[in-house]
Amino acid sequence: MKTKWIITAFCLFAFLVITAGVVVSQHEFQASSAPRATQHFHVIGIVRSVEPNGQTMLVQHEDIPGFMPSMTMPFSLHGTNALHGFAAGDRIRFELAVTKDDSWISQIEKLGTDSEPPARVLRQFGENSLEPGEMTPDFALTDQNGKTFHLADFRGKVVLVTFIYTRCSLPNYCPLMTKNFSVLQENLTKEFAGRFHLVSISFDSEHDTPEVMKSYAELFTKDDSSWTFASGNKEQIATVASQFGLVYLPEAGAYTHDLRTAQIAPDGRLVHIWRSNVWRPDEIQQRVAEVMHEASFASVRHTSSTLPNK
Ligand SMILES: [Cu+2]
Repeated sequence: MKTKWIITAFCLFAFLVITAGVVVSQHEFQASSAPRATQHFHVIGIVRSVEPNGQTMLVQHEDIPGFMPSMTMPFSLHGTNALHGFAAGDRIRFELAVTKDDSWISQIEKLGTDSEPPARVLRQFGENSLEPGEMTPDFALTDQNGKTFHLADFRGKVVLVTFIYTRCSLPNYCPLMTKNFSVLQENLTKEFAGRFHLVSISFDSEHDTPEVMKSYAELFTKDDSSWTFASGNKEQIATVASQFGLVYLPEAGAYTHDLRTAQIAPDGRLVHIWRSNVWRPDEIQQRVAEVMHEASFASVRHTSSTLPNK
């Protein structure tokens, strides 16, 4: 009787092992051979703040095995504003989907409330920075060829500035900014060649040297005459980043950061700051066109006002 049980248990065990083996190998096969359209990860973390639009929240998350270590970073929903029910301190579980060019969260569930204060307090979204119409203070950084350049070198052109770091692993953060800039560079060149300049600034001072920026640049553009890939020391980057209100914190070999893309008029005044990743290249192109139009109108006005009155 006992022996029969042992045999039955063994057979059952063997069956389970074989079944599990088949399942595992099928899974591996899918993972390695099929084009991985979307990867899904289960994430647990604590909400640190919710953006007023209800689409993005800053979450201090636990390790996401196979994807990224524990850090605090923004996560966004796909086009709905269902985050209004969540607040700082909520302990949540959600699903993170990552594709080649996008990432988003869904199935957010509240697990409880975290009574412990955050280990590091990150500034809230949308804190102090330059206001539209203000003069952008000049700054000096190093370009991808190792040469010093100044923002003021581009006076007379529309300048677009964005912040990235080359090791960023979230496709709809830094990689998207750079991809959007390459679309912009191509389209603006058709319409406004020689009248605009793009600047991508890395906030990863330790890793992103001019050499690293140069090889990164080569992945996205063949024309470095209208697109500078800038780096600098920690103090230089901190100064520039604070002008635009960018938040970035080193964390476990990566960065917790949000995004800022700024448009500066030919006279050096700030036109607009985009504070997230939701802008599209055609939207910025449209604003550039408006600024170009105003600038040429202003110069016509200036010329005519210097003419003697009739
Ligand atoms: Cu990034």
